[in-house]
Amino acid sequence: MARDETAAAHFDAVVVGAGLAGLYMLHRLRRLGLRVRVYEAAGGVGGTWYWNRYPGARCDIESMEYSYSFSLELEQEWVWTEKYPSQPELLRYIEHVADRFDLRRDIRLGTRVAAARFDEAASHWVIRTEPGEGAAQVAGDDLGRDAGTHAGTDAGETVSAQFLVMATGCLSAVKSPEVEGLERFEGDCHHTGRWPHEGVDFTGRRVAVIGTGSSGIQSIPIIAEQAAHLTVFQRTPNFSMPARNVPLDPETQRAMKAGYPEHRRLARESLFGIPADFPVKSALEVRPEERERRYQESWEKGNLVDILISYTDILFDRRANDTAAEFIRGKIREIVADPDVASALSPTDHPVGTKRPCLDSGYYATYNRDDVTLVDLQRSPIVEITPKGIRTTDGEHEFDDIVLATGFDAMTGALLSIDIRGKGGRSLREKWAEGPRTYLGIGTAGFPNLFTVTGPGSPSVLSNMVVSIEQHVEWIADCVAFLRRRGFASIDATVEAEDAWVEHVKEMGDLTLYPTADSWFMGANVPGKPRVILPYCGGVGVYRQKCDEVAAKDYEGFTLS
Ligand code: FAD
Ligand code: N01
Repeated sequence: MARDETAAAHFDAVVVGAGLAGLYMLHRLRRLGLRVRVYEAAGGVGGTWYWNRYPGARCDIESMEYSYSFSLELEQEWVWTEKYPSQPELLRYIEHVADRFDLRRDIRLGTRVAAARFDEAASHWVIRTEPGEGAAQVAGDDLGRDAGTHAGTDAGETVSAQFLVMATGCLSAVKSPEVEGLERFEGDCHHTGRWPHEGVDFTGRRVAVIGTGSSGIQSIPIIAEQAAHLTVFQRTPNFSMPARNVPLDPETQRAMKAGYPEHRRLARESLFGIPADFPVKSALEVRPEERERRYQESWEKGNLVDILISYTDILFDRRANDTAAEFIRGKIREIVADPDVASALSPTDHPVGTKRPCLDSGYYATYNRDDVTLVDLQRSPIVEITPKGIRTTDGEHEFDDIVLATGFDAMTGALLSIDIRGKGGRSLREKWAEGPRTYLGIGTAGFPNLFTVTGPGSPSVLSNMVVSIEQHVEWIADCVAFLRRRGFASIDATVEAEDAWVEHVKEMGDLTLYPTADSWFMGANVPGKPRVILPYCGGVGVYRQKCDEVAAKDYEGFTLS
């Protein structure tokens, strides 16, 4: 293959991102004998678990499920300490994986991929990098921690690669609140998704948290314990259930490890990437007391999928959903002493499960503290951030610190922040102007040899992400092996296959209640973003089957050349 004149080096594959997806992709492609380079904007590996170091950051899928299954030794030898792993434990695990499989030597940290252009004549990608957000950490304090991983010395170069794999993350492009004056604030301001490595000590301080999604709900109880006073600015309340996190006892862990092969198989064939029995009854066909008992079971378990699969129609029928929603609202009324606060905390705008449900540790009870205030932005919206704090229509509130728990430009944000140009110089931003168009969430027509791990149009964020990541990585690696075996230089989704898939994703979404919520699943959290359902709602097992069928038919729906 011809080398691009301007490229400093040529690789068989470039992978963008060194989170759970990028690391495993590197490992698989290397096993095929490919020469691979990974670029990571951050100062270390870990992706989500590198960036999100806010107080209380933790996974809400059980540790023994939210872990790689590709290495039996890793799976058996790694010892988890808690049912729901904390951010530090997850980061330790991912760093261990990077070391164990000797991945660091092919990773360039502190290096952001800024642009990628498909060179049709050479049938390869030309990739331009620049210093990433973590470049300073690589050069400074993080160098020791990531010793062995190549630092961002290559920032600002151009390389070429036959394959380009975007492992850029669904929740990696942070979103600030669209309010005036943030830059004028004289105190400290931190986004949960870019938390300082040294931590933040809120002792004796007046703190504001904007946002009550999962990040806000996890951090609020812990910040409340430290701060002199905490004020929570809530635009829309969310449904949350108690996590009931516990240390993992050796016996539970041993039993799970003994049963891993079957457990992992069931996870791969399941709806959400977690083994669970499919419900058989409608919520509307059972007596209210029976329903109440069933919901109480979910509440006791601390398992967020459980209530969604308690009955067949929770995610499909508003009346069925209302029974579960009302159960949780009842719990909020029981826990929160002030009825006005309880009412403000009770979601009525969206069905339960149509925004990602939250798991918490003492969230609702936090509002019973004298040193915690809830500001309901539906009653008094934010007008501006001032040098001293936050002004709502009710007046100015002064703070020492503002925490932005305002989420992410999900699923498309990281991809579209890169200037990606396919055949004929067409940009991905232009192609996706009305919403993402993909075939299987893995490829997009007109952008040959470009793969997206857990891209829009795949189950991705509606699942245990590690299960979905492994499935995509393995599918992509198998595809690359097939192309090389058969002597093809490129693969590109056909427009027909893509159109049909986009339609199918929409149809599946329309069968559910997801489109009724103003959620990030629908792109509704970012002003101006097209409103389309981003993940595929058909379930992890069904989706995997479809991907396997496509591969078995020599990549049906793709053009190979
Ligand atoms: P990421 O971990 O996001 O990694 C992507 C990496 O790509 C990042 O490090 C980023 O810096 C890098 N990158 C992006 N663009 C560029 C570029 N242009 N150049 C170079 N580098 C780039 N999922 C679950 O299943 N269960 C959970 O409980 C759960 N909890 C979560 C909690 C939080 C706080 C968040 C934010 C997400 C959570 N998720 C959870 C989703 C989580 O993102 C995935 O589970 C998983 O970690 C994604 O891995 P990834 O490698 O695909 O992406
Ligand atoms: O972000 P979010 P997140 N003014 O988008 C509010 C995963 N995750 O970081 O709903 C005022 O959910 C916004 O209000 P509204 C998980 O997949 C998992 O919390 O748009 N408020 C909302 O309340 C999750 O879904 C865990 O009205 C503004 C909040 O900010 C995903 O990451 C932990 C605003 C954003 O909530 C994202 O979660 C953390 C504005 N201008 C994250 N803009 C686990 O527990 C936004 N908001 C595993």
